[in-house]
Amino acid sequence: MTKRTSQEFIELEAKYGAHNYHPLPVVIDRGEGPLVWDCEGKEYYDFLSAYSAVNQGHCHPKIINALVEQTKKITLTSRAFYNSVLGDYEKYVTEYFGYDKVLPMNSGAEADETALKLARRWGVAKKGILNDEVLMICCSGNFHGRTITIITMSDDPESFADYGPLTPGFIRIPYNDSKALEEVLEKHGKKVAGFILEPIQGEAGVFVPDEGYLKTCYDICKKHNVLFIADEVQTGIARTGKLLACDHENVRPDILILGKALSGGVMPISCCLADDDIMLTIKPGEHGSTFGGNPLAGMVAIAALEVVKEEKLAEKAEYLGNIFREEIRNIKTDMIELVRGKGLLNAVVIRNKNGKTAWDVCVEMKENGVLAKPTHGNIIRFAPPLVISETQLRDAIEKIKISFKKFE
Ligand code: IF1
Repeated sequence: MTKRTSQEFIELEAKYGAHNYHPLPVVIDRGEGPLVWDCEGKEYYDFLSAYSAVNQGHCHPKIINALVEQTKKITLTSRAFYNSVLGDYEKYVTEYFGYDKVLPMNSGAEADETALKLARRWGVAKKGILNDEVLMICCSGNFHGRTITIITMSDDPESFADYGPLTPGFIRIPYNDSKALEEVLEKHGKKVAGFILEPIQGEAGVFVPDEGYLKTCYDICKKHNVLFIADEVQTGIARTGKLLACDHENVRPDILILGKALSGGVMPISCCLADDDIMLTIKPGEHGSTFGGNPLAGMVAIAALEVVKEEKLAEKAEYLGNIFREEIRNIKTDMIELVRGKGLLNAVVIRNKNGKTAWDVCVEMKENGVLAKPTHGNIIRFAPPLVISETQLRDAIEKIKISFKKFE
């Protein structure tokens, strides 16, 4: 079969695929570490990392090896039976993050939905809230996934509009405003089971809250007997320069939600972690999923987490993130309004110039060998795999500088 071109793949997706995305016009054929190659063999630095799912780098050999070896044995048993991997994975991941138990799921949204169910169930079973009156608090600017209940929490019409009636029982407060949390719990606290938030809001454009916000909110939640639920699907697994973004403030969430890089981008793996008084409120048969806790996921997740520690990815993200923000802030252009982030989760707020937008900058960066994509129109998120070397990072920064120069 003759080698097909990128354009041919773009046309195939347009003809046969749902149009629920508007991708940058690049067709990735292969990846290794921080690099990807398109169908024509052009090399790029991947500065999206599949939205922080590929922290360990594309096709990390240790993770791929774990996948291949387990694939030869057994991939899926369902939870109707036990399997010879899940117990070891559950022990490993609960000790790794310091919780009594883990509830294994697949996508990030499934783990968020699981966290909402755990919190509501705990609210009814342990806090004594009437079933029909349980409330959850969420934040403006959030992104927790794409299910009907999760988009109920969203204030972004692109996420929730025209999908019919949404789910009752949610109150949204401004993000990065602990007073708003205090006020809503003073008023409704007796009926509130949990407060769910991203320690740094990814989709909102890497919105880093004020120092102390997480700890203050945690303390307010404890005062009102409300669960503090951290969605670390995007910020977790070393991305922000610590194992968890909550670690920057030494906050231990009551329910911790993980996904994406829990598998190193090899397959969908997610989970909720919590202690027994929360986790054991869900009884056998009251929650689950076909693939949740499958042996293949268990072996892959162990390998993915071992890589994070063996290669000191959190420390790397911390060190390289400081270089990245300083270098990008020094670029001479009036298109850069603001650079913000933590570790290697960063974003640049773009000021349009002569009709040129963040999208144009991303297309120019693509031409120069760096892949990134705007979020919310004028914000470019920069999140390379944490395995990128300092030399590679500086090389990519040079390509980003050249890209901005084009618009001067
Ligand atoms: C898309 C970005 C969006 C997440 C957090 C849960 C989930 C996500 C904090 C759900 C997923 C992905 C979804 C993807 C684009 C990307 C994303 F923030 F990362 F950029 F959309 F906001 N919690 N984020 O970030 O996990 O079910 O996708 O495994 O939907 O377009 P998922």
